[in-house]
Parts: sequence; structure tokens; C-alpha cells
Amino acid sequence: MTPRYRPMDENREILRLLKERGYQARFLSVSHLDQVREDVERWYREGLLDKYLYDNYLFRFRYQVPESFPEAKSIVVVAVPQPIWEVSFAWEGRDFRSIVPPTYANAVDIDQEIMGLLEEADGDGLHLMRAVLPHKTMAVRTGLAQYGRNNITYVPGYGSFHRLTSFFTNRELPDDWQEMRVMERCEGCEACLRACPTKAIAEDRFLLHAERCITYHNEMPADRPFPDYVSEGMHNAVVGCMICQKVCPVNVQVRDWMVHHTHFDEEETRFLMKGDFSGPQAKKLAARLEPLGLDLGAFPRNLRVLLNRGW
Ligand code: B12
Ligand code: SF4
Ligand code: SF4
Repeated sequence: MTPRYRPMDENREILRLLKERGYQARFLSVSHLDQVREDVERWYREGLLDKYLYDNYLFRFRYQVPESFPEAKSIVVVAVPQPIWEVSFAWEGRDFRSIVPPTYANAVDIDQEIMGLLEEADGDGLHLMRAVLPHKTMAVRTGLAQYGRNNITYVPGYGSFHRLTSFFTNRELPDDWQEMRVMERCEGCEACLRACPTKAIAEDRFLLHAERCITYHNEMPADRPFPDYVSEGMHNAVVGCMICQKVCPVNVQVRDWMVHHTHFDEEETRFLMKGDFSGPQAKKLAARLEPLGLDLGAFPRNLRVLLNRGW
């Protein structure tokens, strides 16, 4: 029987089922991993990346073929469209609505779905392994996405409303490696730069001042208080921040794409606000939060500021 996969799959047949789901993808050869490392690490060497950010997010990237997968030849980078998820909380007799931005939810399910679709489209013998690598850098380096001035990536049709993920494969696939590109629409725009309340997006450089981003602070464990320059009125999501994506004209078609996800009743909200997470109720709520990409670690701090400001 002729295998459905051909070496150097120029027709990108391997992506057939992903495309049918509206997912976009590109490839790079593992021979570029040193360059991917350099794209990120040079900023750290130059002292432009915060040490906490590096140690907690970037240090775990592995810019090499995994020891347990020596036959890896290429990486497939995938963009999966995602809406804003609406979450509501009953509190003092009223319902408060808030959001979880695109990309937090369903990470594990999405990876599993993609692996299943790639395997099904390829036929026998495809091996895949999740890549712990900087997905944005690889998405832009393959032309899958372009950077916005806000340092977030944009894909055709869905703007920045997508989750990125990548996988090592044992296939030799077309190499999409190219120069990094910023969207043409950013020229003369600056809407995100003006709107960013903490000046994480700044005039002095393209690279985000990540340690000033609201997301950096509200993703930290809840025992870390917010710094003074992150005031209560700036908070706009249970975790993360949507300000620079909401004002972006490229997102005009997706910015109102919101789907209701979960409601926490008065008793559950009270428990989340208490901050003492022991017993069976904690387990139950952790399970409710998990599909949203959240855990109890962000509570009660993040919810308290939202309820205080009346969202
Ligand atoms: C660390 C991290 C954070 C940190 C730091 C963010 C940052 N910009 O580095 C914090 C906690 C602040 C954060 C926040 C957010 N994050 Co985050 N985060 C990550 C993580 C783990 C790594 C990102 C990374 O590689 N940073 C290192 C820096 C150096 O890389 P970079 O940001 O791509 O910056 C490049 C450009 O600045 C470029 N550059 C610099 N100068 C110039 C000049 C020119 C001309 C050009 C072309 C390029 C260029 O060089 C850099 C390196 O390539 C990824 C997951 C992953 N495994 O990749 C998710 C990820 C990037 N995050 C994501 C999201 C959605 C967010 C938030 C939007 C969440 C939210 N709604 O609140 C915010 C956005 C903040 C922002 N404006 O960037 C998504 C992005 C999806 C998308 N559409 O882009 C990712 C990919 C998660 C995912 N699986 O989908 N995040
Ligand atoms: S708001 Fe303007 S400058 Fe910022 S990413 Fe969007 S188009 Fe680019
Ligand atoms: S996510 Fe919010 S704080 Fe972070 S860069 Fe965008 S607007 Fe600024």
C-alpha cells in the first residue's frame, strides 16, 4: 500500500484536517533551533528581559531535539482560533461578568486534538512531541503570523484571537523559515501603545517591557500584591488583560467574539473570595476552573479587585 505521506510534503497534505477545522499551521526545520534560541536569548544577554520573567517563563525552553525523540526533523507550529470566554460570579445578590482572554482555555484538549488530526491526516508512522519553545517567535519566523506593536502575534482572519502551540515531528517537511515581520497596519498606528495603562508597550523599544504588563502580575501567585502602578481600575479580566487587543483595528472582526463559559453561584464565589482552599469544595472548584486554564492560585486577589471595581 502506498503511504499517504510523501517525503517533503509540498502539498501540505498533513495539514488537511487542521485546515478543515480552521486551524492554520507552518513548518520549520529543527536546524533553525539555534537561531530561535538567539532570537530570544539575545534580549536577555543585553539585559532587556526581566530576571523573574526569564527564570519563570523562558528558562524552561528547550532549543534542541529532545533526547527521547532523536529522529525529530521538523516542528509544526499551529494557530487555533479562540474567543474571549465570559465567566460570571454571583455576589451580594447580583451577577458580575468578567472574562478570560483567548489562549488560556483548553490547552491540553487542543494539543491532543491537533496531534490526533495530524496523525489521522498523515497516515502511519508520524511521531509527535509537544515542543516547549517560544511559539510566537516560531510563528513569526515561519510566516504563520506577524507581530503587532503590542508584541502579540496576528494571523489572517482571526487577528490576535488565537492560541499557539508547536510539535516536533519525525517528518522532513517544507521549511518556511523567513525574516520576522511586523504588521504593516502598525505603521503610524500606536493605538495599543497609547492604550496600555502600565506603559508595558513603550516608545523606547519594540520589545515589550513584560515586567510592567498587568498579565505578568495577575498570573503570579495570589500572595504577591500588585505593584502601585497597577491600580484597581486597570483590571479587566480574571487573569490577563485585553486592553491592547481590544483597541487594535486589526481585531475589528473578532473583538466582540465572546462565548459564555461558566457561572459561579454565590456560595462558590464566597469560597473563591475566602482564599482558604482546603477540603472537597476546593477540589470541586479547581476542576471547574481547569478547562479555563485557571487554578485557585490566582484567587482571591484577582477576583477581589474585579468585584471591588464592580465588573
Ligand atoms: C512569557 C510569556 C508571557 C509573559 C511575557 C510576554 C512577552 N511578550 O514576552 C507575560 C506574562 C507578560 C505574558 C503576557 C501575555 N501573553 Co504570554 N506567553 C509567554 C510565553 C510563555 C513565552 C513568550 C516569549 O517567548 N517571550 C520572550 C520574548 C523575548 O519573545 P516575544 O514576546 O515573542 O518578543 C519578540 C519580539 O519582541 C521580537 N522583536 C523585538 N524587537 C523587534 C523588532 C522587529 C522589527 C521585529 C520584527 C521583532 C522584534 O523579538 C522577540 C523575540 O523573538 C508564551 C508561551 C510560549 N511557550 O511561547 C505565552 C504567549 C506568548 N502568551 C500569549 C498571550 C495570549 C498573552 C497575553 C495576550 C495574555 C493576555 N490576554 O493577557 C499577554 C500579552 C502581553 C503582550 N503584550 O505581549 C500567547 C500569544 C498568542 C498570540 N496571539 O500572540 C502565547 C503564545 C501562549 C499561547 N500558547 O498561545 N506572556
Ligand atoms: S493597535 Fe495598531 S500598532 Fe498596535 S498592534 Fe494593532 S495595528 Fe499594530
Ligand atoms: S496586556 Fe494590558 S498591560 Fe499588557 S501590554 Fe497589553 S495593554 Fe499593556
